[in-house]
Amino acid sequence: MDASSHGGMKPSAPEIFAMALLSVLIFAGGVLLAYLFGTFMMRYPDAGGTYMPPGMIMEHNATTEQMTDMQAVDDRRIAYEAPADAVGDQELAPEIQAGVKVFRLETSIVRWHILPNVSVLAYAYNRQVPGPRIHIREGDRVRFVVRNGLPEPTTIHWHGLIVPNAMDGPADITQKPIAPGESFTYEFVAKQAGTYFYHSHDNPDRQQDLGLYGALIIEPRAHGAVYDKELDVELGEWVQRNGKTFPAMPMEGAMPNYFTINGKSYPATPVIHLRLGQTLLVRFIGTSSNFIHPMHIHGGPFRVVALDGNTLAPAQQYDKDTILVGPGERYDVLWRARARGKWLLHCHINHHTTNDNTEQDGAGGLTEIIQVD
Ligand SMILES: [Cu+2]
Repeated sequence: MDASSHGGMKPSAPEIFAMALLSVLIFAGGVLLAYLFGTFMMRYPDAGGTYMPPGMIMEHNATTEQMTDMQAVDDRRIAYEAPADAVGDQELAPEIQAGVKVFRLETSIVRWHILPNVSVLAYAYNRQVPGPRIHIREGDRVRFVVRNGLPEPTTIHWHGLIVPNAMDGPADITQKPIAPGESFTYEFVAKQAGTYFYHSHDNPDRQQDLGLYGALIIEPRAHGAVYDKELDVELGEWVQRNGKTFPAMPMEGAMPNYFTINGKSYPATPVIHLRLGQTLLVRFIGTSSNFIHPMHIHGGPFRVVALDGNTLAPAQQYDKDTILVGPGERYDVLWRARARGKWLLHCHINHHTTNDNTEQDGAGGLTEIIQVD
């Protein structure tokens, strides 16, 4: 091979530059395409290619069941797009059938706005988060006809209530879970009074997290307390990332980035209006299934008058300004409007008063304003 032909193969400087430029452009184009159309979230092919929480630690030998509980809510199965101003905890009127109060509950997947510009995909009772407020009287015979519109089985547990075992709700323990599209009827007599709640007891680590809970208030008022207004405070957490909703869990990748009172994050939580000297009954309900919240009210101490629906005699009542509301717990407290102004009710884990790590209008998440005029 002679020197001249070999020399003819040698690229010139402009040729090297052109090739380098072309390589850079192709590489940049690939990155751009991946950025625009690709997904960097983990997917789990055996569970229908559903999305797993980003940052979750996935072991090579994880089972399908471990995966399915944590997967994103299936956005192909939305039954209802709730308007941004829809509110949960709406009192549900019963039908009366031969002296029995009959309530109809239906589970389904809904798009739910926790803030005007932030929505989650929730598991909802009667298309609201929290589910409807059931308000009955001690001694009532009640019947709950539950239809399951979810893509997975479900059940309901009546938290804290004395009920026949077959009506208690734990899936695969006291009953066959209610299959998608099927119904089940619960019936019992409300023997107690006070603040209770109901929630899913089939994979509650997933289903309760995603919104399947609601207040169950039984008159007569547990403590005979005198008050002017009452407020349910049902606590919840959400993982909302990249447009997907995952159940919040105390583990890597599943830690919540949004927090809600009655299905709304501050500043979308409603302002509670009181007049000077009036008393507010706050029913703190530990509807969250994985997190404890030290709930605090500004403006001086409140009086704890009932624990888990059980009335405290006057001598047992006590004053606090912060109370740890753990999963399943209820605290009925009386707060008196001692002075005019805006008084905060909020969680004292300060990260729980942010929305996706940011404050908005001075707070976020588990915050509600009590306005005293
Ligand atoms: Cu908290």
